[in-house]
Amino acid sequence: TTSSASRIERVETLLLDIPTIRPHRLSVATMHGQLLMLVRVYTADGIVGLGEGTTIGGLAYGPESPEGMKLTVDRYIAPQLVGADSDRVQALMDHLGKLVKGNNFVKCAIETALLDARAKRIGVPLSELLGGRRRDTLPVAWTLASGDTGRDIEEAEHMLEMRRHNIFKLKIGLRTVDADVAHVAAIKRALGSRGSVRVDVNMAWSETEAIRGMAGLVDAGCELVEQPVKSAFTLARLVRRFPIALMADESVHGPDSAFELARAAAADAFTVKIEQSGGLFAGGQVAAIADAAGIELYGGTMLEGAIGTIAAAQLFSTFRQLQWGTELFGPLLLTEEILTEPLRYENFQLHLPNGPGLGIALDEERVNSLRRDRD
Ligand code: MUC
Ligand code: MG
Repeated sequence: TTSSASRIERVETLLLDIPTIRPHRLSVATMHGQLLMLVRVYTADGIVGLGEGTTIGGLAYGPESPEGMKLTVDRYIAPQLVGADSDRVQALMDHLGKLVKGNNFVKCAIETALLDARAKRIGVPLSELLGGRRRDTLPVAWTLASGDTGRDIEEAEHMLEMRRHNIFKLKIGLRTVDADVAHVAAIKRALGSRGSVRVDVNMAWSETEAIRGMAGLVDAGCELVEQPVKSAFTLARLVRRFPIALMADESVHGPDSAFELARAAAADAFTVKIEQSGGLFAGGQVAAIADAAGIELYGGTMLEGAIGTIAAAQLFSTFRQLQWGTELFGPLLLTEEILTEPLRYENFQLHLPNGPGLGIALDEERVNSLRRDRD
């Protein structure tokens, strides 16, 4: 233990329930709301580090749920952190790694909170602890997933009009391949050159469906297909078979898997997700492997709220290349604002804050009113 200013005094977790602005339909789940697990790390000198653990559709997308993450922090992680030196982020994360296997989403939430505290203490934006910022704004795709083609087109038109998004990701894989391809073609036809269209199948297709689907998507004017199938072997057989970029998402869960995918030349692009990677440093390592292998990058999301979203933005701002932009629109899918000053989305870009750490402040009253676990 340490008696210094950076000593961790307390770790707090809370669950926030926030409705979505409309149902969000993916092949794995239909979301009506989002459940955010917030972590706060309090240090002796009064600095509070923020982190977030969030996923999609409970346990439908991945192996960790926000409720489970809260339990893991409260029961297994917080007791290890109290009394420790919050400035030794990497050493602390190594220590936790020995006690907690897997649990990438939890580790990301904790590492984010520690890095936020560390950067606040030094007085620099978090990006400066991650290698240094290369850009102050990030392109942000919007996901059209209302489940209705006409409504999706209206939504895209609205986003173009507001100059908020001109890259559109369509969630497919629930209907037949032919119906999905027709849906994509109708949206691309309506948008023309004003908006680009890509799809995410979230592993719903078999290999034969993917072959038929990817051929159809090429003709529909779709530029990229994300994780059409589950298996990395199948991805490797599909890659470069059609003139459409193939991106791995669910198959990328940290540096080890990124290395295996790169070795097998199984994708043209990686989605980097900070939670799926196991934290910000691990996400940076995924990006470094992609760079070395000539694999393109996309800044992904687990539809996190403002904390996870800006943490990811701080990392993506440091990437050498970010060919496919980002999809850091999570907070815009939620009905409630939890920051004193909302994130700035303007001119098709997310503008990064310049303050120390994550560069955001929570609206405490609003946060309190959304707590699932309040007494
Ligand atoms: C995913 O699989 O990429 C990202 C955008 C969205 O709507 O859902 C996600 C998850
Ligand atoms: Mg995806």
